Amino acid sequence: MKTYQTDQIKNIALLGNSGSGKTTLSEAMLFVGGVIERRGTIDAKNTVSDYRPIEQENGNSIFSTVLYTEFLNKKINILDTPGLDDFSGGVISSLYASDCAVLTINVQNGVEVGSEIHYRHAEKVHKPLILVINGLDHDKANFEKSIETMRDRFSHNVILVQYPVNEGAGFNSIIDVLKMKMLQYPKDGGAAKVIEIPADQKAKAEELHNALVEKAAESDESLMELYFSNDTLTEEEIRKGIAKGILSRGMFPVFCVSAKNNIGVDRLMEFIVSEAPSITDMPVPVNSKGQDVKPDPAGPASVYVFKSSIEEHIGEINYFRVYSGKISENLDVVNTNNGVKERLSQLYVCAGKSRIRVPELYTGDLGALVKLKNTKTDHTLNVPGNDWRYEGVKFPEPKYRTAIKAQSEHDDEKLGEALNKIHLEDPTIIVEYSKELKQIIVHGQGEYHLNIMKWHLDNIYKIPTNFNPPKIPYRETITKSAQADYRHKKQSGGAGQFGEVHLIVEPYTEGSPELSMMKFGGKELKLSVRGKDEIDLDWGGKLVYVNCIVGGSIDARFMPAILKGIMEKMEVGPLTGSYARDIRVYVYDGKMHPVDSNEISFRLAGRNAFSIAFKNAGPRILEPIYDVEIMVPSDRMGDVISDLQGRRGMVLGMSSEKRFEIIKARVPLAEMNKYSTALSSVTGGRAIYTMKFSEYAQVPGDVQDAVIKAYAEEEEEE
Ligand SMILES: Nc1nc2c(ncn2[C@@H]2O[C@H](COP(=O)(O)OP(=O)(O)O)[C@@H](O)[C@H]2O)c(=O)[nH]1
Ligand SMILES: [Mg+2]
Repeated sequence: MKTYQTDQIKNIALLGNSGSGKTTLSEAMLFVGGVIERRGTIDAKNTVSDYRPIEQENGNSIFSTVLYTEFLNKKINILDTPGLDDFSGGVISSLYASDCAVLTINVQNGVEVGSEIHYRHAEKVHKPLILVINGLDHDKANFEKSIETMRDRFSHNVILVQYPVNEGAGFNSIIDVLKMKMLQYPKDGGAAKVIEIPADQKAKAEELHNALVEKAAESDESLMELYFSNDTLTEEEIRKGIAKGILSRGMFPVFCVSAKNNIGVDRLMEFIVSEAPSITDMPVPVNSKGQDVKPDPAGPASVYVFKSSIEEHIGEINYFRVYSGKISENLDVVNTNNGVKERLSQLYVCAGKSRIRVPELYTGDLGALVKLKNTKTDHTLNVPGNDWRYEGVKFPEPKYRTAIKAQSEHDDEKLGEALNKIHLEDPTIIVEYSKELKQIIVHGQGEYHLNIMKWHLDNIYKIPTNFNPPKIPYRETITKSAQADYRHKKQSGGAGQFGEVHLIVEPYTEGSPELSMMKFGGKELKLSVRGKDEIDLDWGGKLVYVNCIVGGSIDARFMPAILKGIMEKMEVGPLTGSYARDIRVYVYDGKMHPVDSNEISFRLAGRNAFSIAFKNAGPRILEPIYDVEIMVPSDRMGDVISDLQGRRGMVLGMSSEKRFEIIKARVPLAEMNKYSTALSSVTGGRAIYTMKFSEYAQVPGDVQDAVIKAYAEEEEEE
């Protein structure tokens, strides 16, 4: 394959609702570019892009796929993405690696939920956007209506470059109002015959041409002046204006295709290679040291790995984008995330699972590496001497969780390994081995996302598993102060055990002063602080351990043993066995025995005194509260809010954005189980949401009773 220079490379992410024809379009683009000799189809399960078993079984894309095609002496790298929101990880990393988004719209339906969601993903990262209306050969094609929905949802920046002359079965002609020609395709598609616009289309074509010229002029002041003085622009000026307009997201040009019949695809590719932005047009990335990484092919070699996958017979493959310099085979680089030296022994470009070995790749290009020692998604590889990294892909926070268990204990280790691989290929699947909950919790983007993961465990890794309801990481704390004494005494022949501890517990809040005096049962206790340990607990919150021993009633050498005993109870709280937090303990008195006192005795005395005091100190269960943000179509807002109220949710605010409402709420994690599924059914799949841990808060009394009861029942079973 030819070596492409920086100015000959375009990177596009194919976005769009599931079923809008992204994978079929990428297949046609590879065919037009001569990368493949036959076009596969979704039905025949032989497309280049959807090559994985699950994609062929389901008939839709699950992962993003890296492809390339060649056209007019340029290279287009294509990232075909999955349309379903549960797999948005592949969309986000593809947008990161590309310079332009191409959003396909199914002309039968116009803008769909997934189109809107993908549009927002592109908007969020300020990627230029080209719109492609696909399926114009379909009986139910409705171009005008599709355009209407696009203008409505994606703003007045939607501008036609083309319109179909004969949409529906038999579709073969497109009027291109940039070229001001008609493109007529043979029955089975391919290269267009470029002919004059027929008389009956002239007026409409003129009108749309003028709209396009005006829009192009709007993107540049000097063009606007030319346009005003000459009343028109030359083709070159129009192209310049369009390129600028696309880059600033001031215009979203619309193209017409039938991906299935390979109609309009050559012209779309021509537009991409000549008008779509390339890496040198885009904002310059800033590295971890705050320096610009200029897209300079003569600069120091630097690549960012945006995706890893595991392929049969090969193992790990790392897909990267060259941000600077030139990468060649056998180049020695350093992984700046972990300091490991890597040699780039084999360099590839990819079209799905087929890889073509290449000697070198220039700035802006996408490629793949195999046989690296310790490199994976989100890592940076630089030539030695440049130890900085890239900011990296920002994957969404997980919003759906389940507990998973291998059906057979023999598979536990295998399951761990499989989950590691699954996470490597899809960083939006996060695996948590919770010692606290005694469960493996898998976090993902939705129920379907995790069901697909299970499909892989069943069918690829052959590990039968069960999903179980995930437990909630409750916490325990106290709400008032309490005092307790405990004497641990064992004297039955031989060496005895003796330790007595008197302590006070009180709720701790950041910055609250220590007590100097306390009253219990009418008695006044003076406390004088001798020493203090402030312990930041691994599970959040603090334990403050205050030594107020006077007159040597407990030897200083036993104080750590008492703390150890208290920590044992902090780890397995007295109410439900959950971690305890935010407590201050004053050990102010006790007794020793000249012979029998030892560390064990004081550990046990400390533990039991703490447990008794804790239970008398108004103990409460705390639960994790999440900040939830939901974007919902205005007409479904009421339903979503009443559903939230049923989940003990507290709505904090609402704001409007176009035809959507954004609801901000705080909801206990315990009530978020299967929320994505419920929200989808309340809104017909038209809402999206994010959730993020906020803080721990006390549970209401009735919930506390239920949680304690459930814990007691579980303990009995064990
Ligand atoms: N009639 C017609 N069907 C199409 C066209 N493009 C794709 N399809 C069909 O639409 C379905 C979904 O296509 P696919 O490429 O998987 O869409 P994706 O989910 O966006 O990748 C498949 O059955 C395709 O054969 C088209 O231009 N015309
Ligand atoms: Mg697809």
